[in-house]
Amino acid sequence: MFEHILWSVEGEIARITLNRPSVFNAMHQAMRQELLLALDLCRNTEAVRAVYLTGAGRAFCAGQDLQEVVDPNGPVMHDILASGYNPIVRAIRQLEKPVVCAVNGVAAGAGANIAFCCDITVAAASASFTQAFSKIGLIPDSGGTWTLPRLVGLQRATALMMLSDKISAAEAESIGLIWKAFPDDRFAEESWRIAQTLAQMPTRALGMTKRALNLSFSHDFNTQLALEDDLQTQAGQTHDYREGVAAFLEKRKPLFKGE
Ligand code: T3D
Repeated sequence: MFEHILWSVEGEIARITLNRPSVFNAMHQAMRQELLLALDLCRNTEAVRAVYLTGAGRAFCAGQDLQEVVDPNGPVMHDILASGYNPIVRAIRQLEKPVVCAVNGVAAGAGANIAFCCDITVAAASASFTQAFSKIGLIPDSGGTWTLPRLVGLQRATALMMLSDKISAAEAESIGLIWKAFPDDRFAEESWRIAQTLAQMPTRALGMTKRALNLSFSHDFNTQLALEDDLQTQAGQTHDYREGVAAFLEKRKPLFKGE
């Protein structure tokens, strides 16, 4: 079904692997369209309760394929964003299922900002991050100018974007750009374990948590309290809420169905 990414559903987890390792999984138009399609499949496949996004080979993703931008027959800048990166990061933020990004190697440019917009982003200790854009005369895209100041504050976001220094996974963890860095030999197992945990949790409540977090940035406090009231009322009507309370009272492990 796909040529530039790998897609599989393992239990209740959709695994998406960016798969152009010879160019560090740099993205061209066909790959962007495949990633969008895969995210759409995640949304429409009820059995999928968590998504695991990673890269093949030594890199997570080097961002835009720079060969494509010098191709006279390639897409123009506006289309690269408007029908590529923007819909991708929008689809990740709007997907009401948790997305774990497992950064296995370097993440640069749009590749880094796609990683930062996922719900829980973890990295192998040997991975690194660079905004990269300023080094080629561009501004950060793929939501970076929105996401980074919210993750790390204005000073750090500005320095990361203007200087484009490459920072280690440990530093990314220490400033809150990512959730955790794991030693390389435990990275695959530990990152997958997070997806497995999330896939067994109350999916609808997690989805509504994500919706509330998304909206929190444009709401005032009272509007957000009203939203929480509305979403909590919905969560309180789910199977998983009834199961969670029953399991607690019966002193057993809950069996959530994502319903
Ligand atoms: O029109 C628009 O551009 C709008 C969209 C913008 C979105 C963006 O993402 S802009 C930012 C684009 N990305 C970059 O500028 C990053 C470019 N790459 C790098 O800076 C470095 O490659 C890395 C820091 C990612 C990794 O460095 P290193 O030394 O570990 O690896 P390398 O040797 O540079 O790269 C390995 C191979 O991947 C190499 O191929 P080769 O020589 O072995 O045949 C290299 O050319 C290729 N590669 C890496 N990045 C890209 C790429 N090929 C095409 N496009 C790339 N972005």
